[in-house]
Amino acid sequence: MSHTFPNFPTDCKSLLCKYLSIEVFEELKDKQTSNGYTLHQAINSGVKNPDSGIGVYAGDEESYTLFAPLFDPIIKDYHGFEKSDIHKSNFNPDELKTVDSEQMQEYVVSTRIRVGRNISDLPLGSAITQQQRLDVEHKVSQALNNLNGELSGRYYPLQGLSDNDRDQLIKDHFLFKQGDRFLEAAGLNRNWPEGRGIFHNDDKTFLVWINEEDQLRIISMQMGGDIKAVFTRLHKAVSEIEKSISFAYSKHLGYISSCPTNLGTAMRASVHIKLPKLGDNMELFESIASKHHLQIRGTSGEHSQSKGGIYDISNARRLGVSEVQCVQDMYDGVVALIAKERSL
Ligand code: ADP
Ligand code: DAR
Repeated sequence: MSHTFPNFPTDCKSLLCKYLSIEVFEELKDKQTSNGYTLHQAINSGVKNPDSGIGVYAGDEESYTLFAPLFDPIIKDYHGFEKSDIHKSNFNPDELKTVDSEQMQEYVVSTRIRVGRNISDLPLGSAITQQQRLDVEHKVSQALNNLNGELSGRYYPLQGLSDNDRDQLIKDHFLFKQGDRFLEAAGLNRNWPEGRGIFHNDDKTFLVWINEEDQLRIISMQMGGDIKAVFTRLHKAVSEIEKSISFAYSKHLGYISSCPTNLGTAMRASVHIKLPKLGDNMELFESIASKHHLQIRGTSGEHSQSKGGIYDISNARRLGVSEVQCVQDMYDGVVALIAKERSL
C-alpha cells in the first residue's frame, strides 16, 4: 500500500486534490475500516484519474466516519451539507407540484428517475467480497422476481448475456456501460461481469441494475415528459423492494452510497430534452442550470457529450433535500430552461 503522498498534476481540479492535504494524508494513511478498506483504496480512483470531479469512493458506511477528515469537506463542498446537519427523506409523489404542459411534451424526449441503494450490514462495492457480491445478486434478483402487476419482469445476469443483447440494452439506455475507468480504479469492477445484471419489467419502464456502482440502482423511466408518473412508479417500486430488503441508511447521511455525490436521497431525476439554442449559448445555459441546482450531462450518461442539441438535465442536489425536492428542482429547472429556449 502506498505510503507516499500522491503526485497530483498541477491542473488537478478534483475535490480529492482540493481537500487531501499532507496533514490529512498523514492522519489517515495507516487507518483501515473493519472491512480492511484503506485510505489508499478510497482515493485510488482520483489518483489514477486526475480528471475526476470528486475522486473518492467509500468501501463501507464506516469509511464516512473513519476518513471523515477527507470525506466531510468533500461532502460540504459538493452538497453544502455540514457535519452537524440531518438528512430528511420525503418520497411522497403527491407533494410534487406540476402543471399539465404541452411544452413539456414538445421538448422532453424521455424522463428517468433513479435512486442508488446498498444493503445494510454489508460492505459497499469497493470492499465487498466475491461471495458477498453473489449473495447480493441472489437476494435482490429473488426479491425482484417476486414483484407483480406493472413491476413484474425478468432478471438478466450480465454473465452469459450476448453481446447483441448487451449492446441493445446500452443503446436503449437500459444498461450500465462496461469498463468505466473511474469505477475500475475504485475496485467496483472486480470479478466483472460476475454478480452483475439488469432486471426490467415487461414494459421496460422499471429497471434495476444490480452491483454496478451501488448494489442497486432502482430506475423508473419512460418516453416523454410525464415526470409525476415516473416519480410515482419509482416510489411504488422502492416501497415494494423495501418490504424484503433493508437498505443502509444513517440519520446524518441518509442512504449510504459508494460515491459521496449520491448520499442522502441517492436520487438523480433526469430528462433528455431538446435545447439546441441554449446549447449554442452554454454560458447562459449553465447560469440557468446553476440557479436551479441542475447538472447538465450528455445523452450517453456521465462524462458523455450531448448529441443533436439533446441534453441530459438532472438535479444536482441529493443530500439535505428530500426526494420530492430533488424532482421539484429538476421540474422547475426544466420549465425555466424551456421558457428561455423559446425566447431565444
Ligand atoms: P446514473 O444516472 O445512473 O448516475 P448515467 O448518467 O451514466 O448514470 O446514466 C445512465 C444511463 O441512463 C445512460 O445510458 C444515460 O444515457 C441514461 N439516461 C439517463 N437519463 C436518461 C433519460 N432522461 N432518458 C433516457 N435515458 C437516460
Ligand atoms: N467519476 C467520479 C464520479 C463522480 C460522480 N459520479 C458518480 N458517482 N457516478 C469522479 O470523481 O468524477
